[in-house]
Amino acid sequence: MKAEHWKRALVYGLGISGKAAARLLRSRAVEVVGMDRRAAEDLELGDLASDPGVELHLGEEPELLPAGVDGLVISPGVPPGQPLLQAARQAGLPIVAEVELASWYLSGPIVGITGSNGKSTTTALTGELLRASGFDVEVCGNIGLPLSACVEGEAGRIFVTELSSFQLEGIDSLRPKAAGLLNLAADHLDWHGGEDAYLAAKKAIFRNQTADDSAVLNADDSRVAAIETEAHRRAFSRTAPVQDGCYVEGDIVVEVAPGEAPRALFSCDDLALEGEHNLENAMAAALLSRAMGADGSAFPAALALFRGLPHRVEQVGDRLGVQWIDDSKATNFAATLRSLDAFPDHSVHLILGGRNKGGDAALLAEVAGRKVKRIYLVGEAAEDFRSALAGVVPCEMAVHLPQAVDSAARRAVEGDVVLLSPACASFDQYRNFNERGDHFQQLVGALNG
Ligand code: UMA
Ligand code: ADP
Repeated sequence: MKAEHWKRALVYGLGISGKAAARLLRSRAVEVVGMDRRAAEDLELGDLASDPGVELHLGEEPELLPAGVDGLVISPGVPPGQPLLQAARQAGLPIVAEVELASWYLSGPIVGITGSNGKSTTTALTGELLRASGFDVEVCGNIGLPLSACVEGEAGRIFVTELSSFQLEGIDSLRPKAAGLLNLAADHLDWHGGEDAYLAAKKAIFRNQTADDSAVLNADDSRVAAIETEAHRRAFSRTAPVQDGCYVEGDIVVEVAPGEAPRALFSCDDLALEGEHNLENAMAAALLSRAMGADGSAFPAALALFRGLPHRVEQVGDRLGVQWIDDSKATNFAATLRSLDAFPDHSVHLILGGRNKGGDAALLAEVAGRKVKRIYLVGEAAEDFRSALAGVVPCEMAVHLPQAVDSAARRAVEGDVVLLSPACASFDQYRNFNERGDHFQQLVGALNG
């Protein structure tokens, strides 16, 4: 059953995706029951608050299923074990993710991008490559603009959509024309309840694809490379040739396909972004764009223009020879390890911590021992991380960002780097990683003043 047959839908969670889903349903004349544990004054509901077709239950975690609803639309942040969802399952009601709802109404194809790290960068890059190749695109999804908010508009746009594991867990018929899986590392294990469920959610991006669609896979990540799919499979590799896809030869990224002559797609030097991980992101973006019909001629110039997104290894200060770097978006250990790799040995003052998503801090020990001078621990995870890392690198319990910045500013000397790369979610102290990164940048700015 699709929402066009629904008369009344429950929207669980009224953050940015829930509100966009509610508005989409209302535009299709579906009545909405909106539920959220937060109170109205924290939700900025706007037009939804005065719409007679919207019934609101706010201020506490909803548990009871209201009568007469035909289906539920859930926000990505609502964990699958919530009592209300269990009640809905028992009642046999369909439960779908906000992105699934949106996909029912789209007038153009979806390019879906997932992975443990690099999703937002690859999503933005794919948008740039397609735009530079003459396509009309929306860049949306987990990157910060709900797919439901992009439904209205010109037909034929390409919806370049970042898909998180939370969103993929709730898809049913969503079918990307081209789908990319960048890598798999431990992340969100607390939310999914373990690695198997997390991997299953990530693989769901390929579930509805057919041989007419493309699947772009990282050949250098053994768990990604082992995935089976019905779709036309294209691989990218930094380290070895592939049969169908692209790989690096010298400084050139070469595209190959069975029965076709190899062709140069772009040079590694074209990329404005630093780091091997960003070369992987660029290769994935290039294959996804090729799958949508881009001829590739505009890629080198578009890659040279793309300077990256905020809060991803972003240089935010250079003071007395000390570089200050905001990598607030590094919310798991794999991302933090990649960032550390980019800096000289024994140069980094690392600000680490927040809400741990189930990762093991001991994973950092080897690289931290080589790269890091001192760790400043913040947030909920501080005590646990101290136990795991104290013998390896000097660790200081800073607890909050201002203390960490203040202490690092006093200790760092010329040639050092102060890196906020927390390996944790921000939700214990901030609304999201953007707010955490903005706060860091403000504190660094105040040092310069
Ligand atoms: N809520 C409840 N009960 C619950 C859980 C949440 O009532 O048990 C309510 C909250 O009070 C809140 C709403 O549900 O009002 C929260 O919704 P949400 O957390 O799903 O947040 P949105 O504002 O809708 O933002 C979501 C994504 N958030 C999450 O996945 C946690 C945003 O990704 C995304 O940009 C946005 O949709 C648009 O698609 C953020 C994120 O941290 C950036 N994503 C994770 C990541 O990248 O690692 C997956
Ligand atoms: P995501 O949206 O998956 O969180 P982002 O593109 O926002 O990914 O990047 C977040 C952080 O992850 C970056 O600052 C960087 O430290 C790391 N990162 C980016 N791309 C990759 C990649 N391909 N592999 C591993 N780590 C990466």
